[in-house]
Amino acid sequence: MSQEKRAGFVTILGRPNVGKSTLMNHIIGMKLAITSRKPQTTRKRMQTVYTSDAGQIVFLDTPGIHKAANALGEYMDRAAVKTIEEVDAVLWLVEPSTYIGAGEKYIAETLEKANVPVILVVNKIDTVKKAEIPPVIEAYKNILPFKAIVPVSAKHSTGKQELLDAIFSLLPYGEPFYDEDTVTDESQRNIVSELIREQALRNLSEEIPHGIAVEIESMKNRGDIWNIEATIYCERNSHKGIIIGKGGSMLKKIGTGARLEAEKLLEEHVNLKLWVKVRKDWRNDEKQMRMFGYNKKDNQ
Ligand SMILES: Nc1nc2c(ncn2[C@@H]2O[C@H](COP(=O)(O)OP(=O)(O)OP(=O)(O)O)[C@@H](O)[C@H]2O)c(=O)[nH]1
Ligand SMILES: [Mg+2]
Repeated sequence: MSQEKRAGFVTILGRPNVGKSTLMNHIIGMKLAITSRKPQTTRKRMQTVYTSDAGQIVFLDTPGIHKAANALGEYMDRAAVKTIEEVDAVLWLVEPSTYIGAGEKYIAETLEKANVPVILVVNKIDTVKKAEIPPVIEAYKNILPFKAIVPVSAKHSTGKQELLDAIFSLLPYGEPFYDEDTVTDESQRNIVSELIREQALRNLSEEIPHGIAVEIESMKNRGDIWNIEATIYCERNSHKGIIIGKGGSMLKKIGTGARLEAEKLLEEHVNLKLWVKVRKDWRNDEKQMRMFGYNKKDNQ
């Protein structure tokens, strides 16, 4: 009976690199959000939908909350914090460590002020010994009145059902917001541009991928093949050379990786053409940021 079903919005918050996007993909059962070992992978919030017999959870994956070094960083922090006002519950993801630093304290204070139900999710428990988990819970349990504390491993499928049960118990009874086949409202075009950025993050070192933006120039389906053309923008001429690589080798690597991921997403063959261009210091230029889809107004 629909009376017994629950439905609501849940944001996934935390410092960069704690596994927010990995966890969301894992719950939805599809690779929708990009992930990487580098912090600040996610730049915009992404909405995905999980539906089961218990009801529906609309998840918001958010950028990691960090000390912003430029206008893009400020946009990212705002994109995360703003979601708190819009949801029924928050999942606060942390590393399995007893060290609670300034970043965690800032998040705790922000959540306390918002007065929203919070579930603490201790992720990456596959990286520590079992005996190391209770001290982590002990270290965190008094800093906020958590509704639940759930240890999980987003990578190894541990704790998923317990987490889902904890979330549903906090959601109001009600009808689902989306039909049961919906997994996201993000366009295929946006996801493909993110898949290209993901390969840049995974294959390039240091600061270079943080200054990259991707624009899809065209995306056309011809029978059973997608022809996609995209431009990778970077901040400096020297970066452009590195992205292209010797004889085009790096661009080829990025393109092949992105094509394979896009084929999984679109379930058809993909023909991907990439270009590289320079947009100097775009991460501090709000007009250029807007052109890449990072519009301050989204987070107001
Ligand atoms: N061992 C292990 N690694 C994990 C787990 N969850 C995520 N990771 C890894 O942690 C890294 C960061 O994961 P992301 O999902 O991109 O982290 P994020 O919190 O979304 O990061 P930002 O978008 O930068 O804020 C990736 O290399 C993941 O494979 C886990 O449960 N166990
Ligand atoms: Mg992420």
